Amino acid sequence: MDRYFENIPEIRYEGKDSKNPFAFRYYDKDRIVLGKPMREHLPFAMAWWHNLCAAGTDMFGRDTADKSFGEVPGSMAHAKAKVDAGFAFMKKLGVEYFCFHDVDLVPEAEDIKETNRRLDEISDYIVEKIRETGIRCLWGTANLFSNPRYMNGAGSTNSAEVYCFAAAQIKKALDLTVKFGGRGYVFWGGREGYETLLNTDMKFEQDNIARLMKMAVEYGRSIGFTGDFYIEPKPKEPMKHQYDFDAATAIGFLRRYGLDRDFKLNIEANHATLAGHSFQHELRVSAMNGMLGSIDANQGDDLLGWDTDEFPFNVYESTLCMYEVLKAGGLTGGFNFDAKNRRPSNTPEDMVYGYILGMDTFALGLLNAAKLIEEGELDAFVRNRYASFRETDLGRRILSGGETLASLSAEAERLGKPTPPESGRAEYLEGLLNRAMFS
Ligand code: XLS
Ligand code: NI
Ligand code: NI
Repeated sequence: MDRYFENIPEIRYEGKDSKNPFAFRYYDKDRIVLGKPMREHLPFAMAWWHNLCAAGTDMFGRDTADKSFGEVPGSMAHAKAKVDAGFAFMKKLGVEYFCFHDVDLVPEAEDIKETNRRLDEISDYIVEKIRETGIRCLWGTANLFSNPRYMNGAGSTNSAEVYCFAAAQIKKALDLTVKFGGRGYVFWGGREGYETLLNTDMKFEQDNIARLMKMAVEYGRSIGFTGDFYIEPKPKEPMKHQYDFDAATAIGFLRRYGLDRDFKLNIEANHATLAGHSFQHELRVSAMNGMLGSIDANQGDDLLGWDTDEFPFNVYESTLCMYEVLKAGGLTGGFNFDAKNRRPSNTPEDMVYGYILGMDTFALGLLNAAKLIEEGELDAFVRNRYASFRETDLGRRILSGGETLASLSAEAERLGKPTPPESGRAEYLEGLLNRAMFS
């Protein structure tokens, strides 16, 4: 196993003044923050697909990085080398979880029986590594978007046979997730949407997606999966419109089909911005509905309109993210770096730098958010802002549900005009955020 990343030392915390590129400056795993060690606040996960599979191919050019790990890509020997390299990588960084798609683990065969056999073989090997290292699975998923059979969707396909293959892949991916002791199972509906409504029965497609999710819940529970199912919302890309557009849309869908007891959301930062929201907005919507489950920790680019999946370095974003997470009482999942190196960052060192960057960014975010919570000024401000509902007779009557439009109209006439509203103090509060970040 140590054949991989040999030249890279184990990454340790050295503090903010360290000039060592292979050290954490903020992520200090055992440091206690708000009564809990950092590593428990921040269950970090490695994304198998970006880290071990993707090698820089884009729409205009081929691979720039070598992810062969010394074996011939497309072989089972290569699949095993990826396991060795992946576990060596996670050990070096102290990353305790991984996330995977079925087809990240083995090359897909023409016949699904052979693919499943390969998955059995590789998963036995992964289980050995899990036992050896204590590294665990955060969540698993089935890739229902790459194979050409899914060009018209998976759960939303027009073909009953394709639907059947989607079900088969989900079953297998659930088996693997349970075999790896995974905490969660993700549905990201990459092809669940449409290119044109002229050929689409939207209601039919959504009913069918829900049916597939119900089958997944039934099967998962029957094989002892006790974790959460997650929907990962994304508004578009690859489809023009995707049904799990954003957190609010996904929650509405889950409630409509009675799936909300088994499902929560996996919120990805870059998907939030594609939907025209902030990361914090998506987290808040999920949390206030009791549905904040897990996070795909990455970052988009303000100048580019697609899922650039950058390693997160924006500390304002990670601070506001951690503020939401702490206030929600933590995650049932964790922080999966659904992130990739920029195409010209093509060495093994760059893979390590990406994770150091991401882990330090979230550690800093955690420290800042804890400061904001301990100072308590934001909380107090928000509480106070709605005081008229709690501290006046009129407000209390409204909240108790006893008022009507007619009674309130009579009250308005009695008042003549309301007391002028108070300042929202945005700039002052933004200053408090800066103070927590930089003092
Ligand atoms: C793609 C998604 C995908 C999911 C897992 O945009 O982020 O990587 O996280 O299928
Ligand atoms: Ni993702
Ligand atoms: Ni994404």
